[in-house]
Amino acid sequence: MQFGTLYSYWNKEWDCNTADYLKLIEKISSIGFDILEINADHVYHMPESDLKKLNDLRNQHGLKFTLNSGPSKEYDMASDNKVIRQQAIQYYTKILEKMPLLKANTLIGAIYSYWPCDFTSTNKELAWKNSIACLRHLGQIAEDLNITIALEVLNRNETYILTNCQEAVDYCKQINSKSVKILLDTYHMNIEEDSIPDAIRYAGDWLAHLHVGENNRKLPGMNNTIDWPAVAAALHDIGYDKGVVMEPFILNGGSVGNAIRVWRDLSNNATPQQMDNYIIQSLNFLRKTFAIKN
Ligand SMILES: [Mn+2]
Repeated sequence: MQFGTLYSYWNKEWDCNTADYLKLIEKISSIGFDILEINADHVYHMPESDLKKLNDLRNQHGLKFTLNSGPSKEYDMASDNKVIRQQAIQYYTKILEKMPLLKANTLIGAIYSYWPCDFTSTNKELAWKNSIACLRHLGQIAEDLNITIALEVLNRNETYILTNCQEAVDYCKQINSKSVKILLDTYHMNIEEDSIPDAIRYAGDWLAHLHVGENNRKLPGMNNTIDWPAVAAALHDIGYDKGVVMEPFILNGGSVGNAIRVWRDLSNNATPQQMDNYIIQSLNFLRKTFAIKN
């Protein structure tokens, strides 16, 4: 398994320019991560010359990038508006085509629709039909580029389309592309699944990426609301050898705090040094816990 973090841990805003990413690559590498999960929309907008700078520094440090997408409503594949679905296909085609410049081969997120959902439309049958057709098309492009798209299963407060592992597997079977698989996130599973380890076992080879976080999105190991040894055992049972990426959100305020609904400080008013210590400890915790076959 390779361990990573989402880029936004230290920041209250989603924005991250090229210079910020270059600093993050240095920092993430020095902490000992294998993966830096970056924002797919930033890649979409970034000129190729900047992508090359990111890739050069990534390569120097032996780091991998994964791309995280929380698409806006204008790129909603589940929309009943054909123009919006076409925009979504064009948007993701451009992202997929830029990924080889970063040597990135995993695109993840709620790319079957938009995020966070505003629930103005909840026609699930129609949403499945519309988004499955788009993902069949994108799956072919991803396959040609040797990229895996991992669809994130979310909790009921963020989507109505894929809310547990079983329906995500059913959905992927209908897409029927070896490049379109699923992402499970312990934070969402903790709300929706009867058993997190059983959901992981059910996913089996469909599991292409894993997000890890505690019940309130604190860093793994920070409060142990998730049974981490049981998660580790399930991952070993399915022979999981892909990305394990934390998505910690412990700072309130800003566009990040608002989108994630962090309405109080969860960091214990951490200094920048303490923020570093938390993530170093969490990475050590994950490496130790996930190395053991229970
Ligand atoms: Mn997630």
